[in-house]
Amino acid sequence: MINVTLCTLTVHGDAPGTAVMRITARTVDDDVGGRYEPTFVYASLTVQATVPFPNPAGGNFSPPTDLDGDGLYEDLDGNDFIGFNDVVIYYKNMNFIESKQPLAAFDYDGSGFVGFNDVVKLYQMV
Ligand SMILES: [Ca+2]
Ligand SMILES: [Ca+2]
Repeated sequence: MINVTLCTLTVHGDAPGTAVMRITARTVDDDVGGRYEPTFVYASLTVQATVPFPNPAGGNFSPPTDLDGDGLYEDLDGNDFIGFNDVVIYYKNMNFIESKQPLAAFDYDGSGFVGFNDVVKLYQMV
């Protein structure tokens, strides 16, 4: 058996939630009429929403952004770049991140929790 990627699918999440996706190939054949029966795998898709961080000057910053699309949100003040202010916001809002934000979006070191090492990781990205 040879594993061959038949397609790559990109999906966009419009609202928070979880869904299970299954893609079924109806007909797959080769140039000489040979038929194939591809296997499929289930994919679980989870869409999480981030919320804007509170601005000490009043109100909230713009929503945080994931500038490079890797699933980690490093631009906490939503100004479209990673700067020292993002590090300060992270440090001052660690409890806010734990209680209000999707952890995976702000767990830069992959430890499974919000910690000082995440602050250091973000600082190293500035
Ligand atoms: Ca990112
Ligand atoms: Ca920023």
